[in-house]
Amino acid sequence: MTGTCILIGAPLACGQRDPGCVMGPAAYRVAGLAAALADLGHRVEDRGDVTPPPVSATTCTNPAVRELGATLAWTEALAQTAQTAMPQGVPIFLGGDHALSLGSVAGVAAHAAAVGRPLFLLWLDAHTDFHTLTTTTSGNLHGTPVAYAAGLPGFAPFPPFPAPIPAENICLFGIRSVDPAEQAALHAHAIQPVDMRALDEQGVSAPLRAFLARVAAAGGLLHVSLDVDFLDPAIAPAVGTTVPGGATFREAHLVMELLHESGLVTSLDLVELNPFLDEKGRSARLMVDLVASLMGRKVFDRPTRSLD
Ligand code: B3U
Ligand code: MN
Ligand code: MN
Repeated sequence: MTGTCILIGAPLACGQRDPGCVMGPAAYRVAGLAAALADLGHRVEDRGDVTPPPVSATTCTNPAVRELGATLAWTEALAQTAQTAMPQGVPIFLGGDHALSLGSVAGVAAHAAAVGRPLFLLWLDAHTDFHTLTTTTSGNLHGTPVAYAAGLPGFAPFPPFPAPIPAENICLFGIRSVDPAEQAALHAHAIQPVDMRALDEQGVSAPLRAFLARVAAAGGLLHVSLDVDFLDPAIAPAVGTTVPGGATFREAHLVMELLHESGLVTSLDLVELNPFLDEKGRSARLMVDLVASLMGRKVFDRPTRSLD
């Protein structure tokens, strides 16, 4: 199935300490994302970059938190942009660090609530990003969007998350770095990540098919958030927080192909690409190829298997 892909540049780097992520949207464009999608028959609308919104001085109770005002401003701007784009096609957010998902997922959730459909979240990441403003010790807010989307307390002065996503609709996939406070919060919230141990034992196909079958059965919308550090650093070095033992080239493409086959993905974030750390553009090109797989590029047309 083809449709409209809406590219939205979100050049923010306020969620962590390295400014290189501001070059992410430009790198995706240079690596040919729009052409790759157009080749697959999609209509592509590049809306350019969201302009950094005006920042007001803001504080919270945890003095470790960094760039609160800037992150809050981006969150509000991106939530608005996401909600507007949702009825018009599949928005693809070109990050920017993972703090962008505080806004993109909030806007998508507001849309899902407005159309009366449940929202599911697939988080492809080495990290669970399950800190609140209270628990983060690094102060890097790219480590918080899943907890925000799950409706955890501890996010003042952020606006309350529009329609918190129930724990059973959240799938954290590829996980291999979890802080103690995140571990405790995940247990309390009954979220069991699909960690690398699970993927070693079961492969990517079975756990992903099981999640997608639940999305399909519920008639849900599916937001996918792809962090470059989901991938093994050997194939995707352009990220500030590499963690060894990530998804291989084949595993990552299989995830994307299964997502395409499901026909369920309604919005996508591409986050944490830091082109300054790349090797001759290979991480940016890999990310573009993965998006192409997700949007329908395949080696060979095969009959699809049902999800159950
Ligand atoms: N959990 C750690 C590390 C981290 C989270 N997300 C990334 N790194 N990319 C933290 O700082 O919150
Ligand atoms: Mn992340
Ligand atoms: Mn990560």
